[in-house]
Amino acid sequence: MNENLFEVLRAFRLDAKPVSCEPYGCGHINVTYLAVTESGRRYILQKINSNTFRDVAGLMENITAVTEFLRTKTDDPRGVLTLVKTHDSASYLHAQDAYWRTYDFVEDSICLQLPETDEDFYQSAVGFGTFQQLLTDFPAAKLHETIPNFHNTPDRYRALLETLKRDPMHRAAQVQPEIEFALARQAEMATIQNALTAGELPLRVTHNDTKLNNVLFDRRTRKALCVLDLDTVMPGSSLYDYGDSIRFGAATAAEDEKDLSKMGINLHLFQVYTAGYLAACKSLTPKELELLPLGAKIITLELAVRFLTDYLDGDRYFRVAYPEHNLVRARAQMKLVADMEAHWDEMQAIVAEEAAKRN
Ligand code: ADP
Ligand code: GN1
Ligand code: MG
Repeated sequence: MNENLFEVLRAFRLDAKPVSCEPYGCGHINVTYLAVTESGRRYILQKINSNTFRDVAGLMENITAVTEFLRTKTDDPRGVLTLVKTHDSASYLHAQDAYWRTYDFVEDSICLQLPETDEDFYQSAVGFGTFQQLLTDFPAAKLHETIPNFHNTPDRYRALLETLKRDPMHRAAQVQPEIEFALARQAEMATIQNALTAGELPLRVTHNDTKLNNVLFDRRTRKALCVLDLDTVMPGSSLYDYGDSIRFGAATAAEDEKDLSKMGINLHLFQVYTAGYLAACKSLTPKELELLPLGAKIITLELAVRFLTDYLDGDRYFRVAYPEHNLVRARAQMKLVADMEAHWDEMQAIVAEEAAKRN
């Protein structure tokens, strides 16, 4: 095992001496390792991306507060992430010019990159919907904003235009169709942000990164077990949480599919997720229900804009596996938006039908 990682692990209150520590999972932001100790007990060690998260102390205060709050609402110890403290009783460690944290490994769980069955996707909706519902009365004032303007779509457009102007990698000429696609939708993309500002939509405590691989399933029952990746829990809109799950899980192809003909919205999965989310999150207002399809569309285009901006900027934010990766991702997201537009009436009808079942 890498001696530096061993050194880091020794600072945490593990049950025994660590014997291995290997890269783990498929996240784009933090660096995640699976550590095992002499007793066979497993932990997740993460190097926190402090370039993305500037206020690590604030972020860790958020995670501590949210996990403690959720722990009072569930009986299953595996139902909430458990931070392992350092020997100094801190929730994270600053060492080797980096920030580190450790969680208990959630045992007997599975993490999916794509749903294998409808029921998997339904369960992820129940997981994230329950998370939203349980946080309805969380004291939002306690939370730090870990990434300011994270889902402020107009601000993401501003960043795109600013990067386009600088064009540091001389890539702008290559992406004109994508720029046009984004700009043609700029006004509509501000709808949710404007409604939040006007008070027409409630500002809630939300997860803000509700990809399928941020929820764990119980290996035995295959039911939603534990919501992960709490770095972006902060005030936001439920529409983005719902929408991001649709973007990722109700798409017919992976987020970085190169063959655009494969990318589209799977309306059946859209209906499945909607049913699960509405069943678990009873506190949604009529306005939130009305705008759910728009949540899916806006978050998808917002991410396309972020991928495109990062491509223009030289891939400084999202980890890439090859040079054009962010452009491929942006194109795939735009194709998904186009397909949602082609099926807009059906998406609205599905949401209306599921919402009506609640009455
Ligand atoms: P990132 O922000 O980089 O996406 P995550 O916190 O989502 O990092 O972790 C990456 C992956 O590691 C998850 O998708 C999951 O597979 C796995 N993982 C993270 N925490 C745990 C845990 N406590 N128990 C089991 N698996 C975990
Ligand atoms: C990042 O951390 P991860 O891989 O779960 C990103 C999300 C994007 C997602 C796209 C903090 O999520 O906003 O939707 O990639 N997280 C952050 O895959 O920027
Ligand atoms: Mg993640």
